[in-house]
Amino acid sequence: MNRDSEFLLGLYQTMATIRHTEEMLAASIESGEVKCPCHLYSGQEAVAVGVCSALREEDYLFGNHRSHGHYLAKGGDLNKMVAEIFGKETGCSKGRGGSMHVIDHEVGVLGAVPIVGGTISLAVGAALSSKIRNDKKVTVCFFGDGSTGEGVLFEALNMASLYQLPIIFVCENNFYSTHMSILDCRKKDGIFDIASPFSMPTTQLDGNNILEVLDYAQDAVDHARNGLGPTFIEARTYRLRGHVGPDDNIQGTRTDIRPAHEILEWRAKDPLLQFSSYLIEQKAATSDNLNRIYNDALEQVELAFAFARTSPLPNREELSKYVFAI
Ligand SMILES: Cc1ncc(C[n+]2csc(CCOP(=O)(O)OP(=O)(O)O)c2C)c(N)n1
Ligand SMILES: [Mg+2]
Repeated sequence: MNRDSEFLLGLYQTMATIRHTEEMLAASIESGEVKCPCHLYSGQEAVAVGVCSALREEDYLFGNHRSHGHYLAKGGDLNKMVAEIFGKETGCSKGRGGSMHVIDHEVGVLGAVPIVGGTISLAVGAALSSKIRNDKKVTVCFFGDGSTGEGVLFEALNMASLYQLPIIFVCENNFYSTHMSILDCRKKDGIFDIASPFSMPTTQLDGNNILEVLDYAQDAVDHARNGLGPTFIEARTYRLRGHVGPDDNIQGTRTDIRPAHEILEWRAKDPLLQFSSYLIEQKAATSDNLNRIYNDALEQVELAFAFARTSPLPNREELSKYVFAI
């Protein structure tokens, strides 16, 4: 892959777009304008952008309840996503799904659902279809550390390994499942080990370092596309907001129970700050370049919010239009 400065700046732009979207959503939730529960992705941008930059448009992605970043990194339409969160007819799920159902088939984002572990088996199904059709597509499934408590993950790892499916399991270990620390529900906080018995490459990455994520993801994608089967990635990262909504705990008045010192330590490891320092050090960009990209991304996000605000709500009579009963 050609990693020229244009490519690297493109990664930064996508990370900035995700960050601005999430932070504007935080403000809109605070003001009461957005009523849909939102699990914000601020702080985890390097995982989604690193992995998705190794994919092709036609490859498949499955997300979870915290998927705004996955959707945007895979090339999902920003206007349609913000409109979806505003519950508007122009949303990517016609305003019926909200923040936890962001999908865009045109760019391979096949599903995101709030049920923890809920898309893992669907992702294995998609990868199986690619294997049967020999269409050379790769499937990526993003899930949190909380999914390691779900039996379906282990069944999925076994089946993917048994049939050598073209799939990459990406566990975003942000050390908490809602308000529970990982060490209250697992003996060790290292997760990559769980894939070892299933005979697939598995590793633990610094999920706040986009180039580390991209390098490993690229190898995993090549491995899958060449018919060599699945890979497991544990990307260690941290959400800068609370579990759901805009909490940041720093004021000490919120429901986020994570210690303030821990949040501050991770703020210092912010993936956007780390990447911008790297780009400047490597002379791939000046701080002026980066500021311009950051501000342009903000303008795009403001336009998307304006689009969402001025879009129509679904008609009351069409409430059950996309509801199927078998
Ligand atoms: C099967 C199931 N159990 C419980 C919940 C409630 N729940 C919603 S999000 C969440 C935590 C998920 O944590 P993790 O997978 O680590 O993702 P994170 O929120 O940290 O990104 C839980 C328990 C749920 N949605 N589905
Ligand atoms: Mg978690």
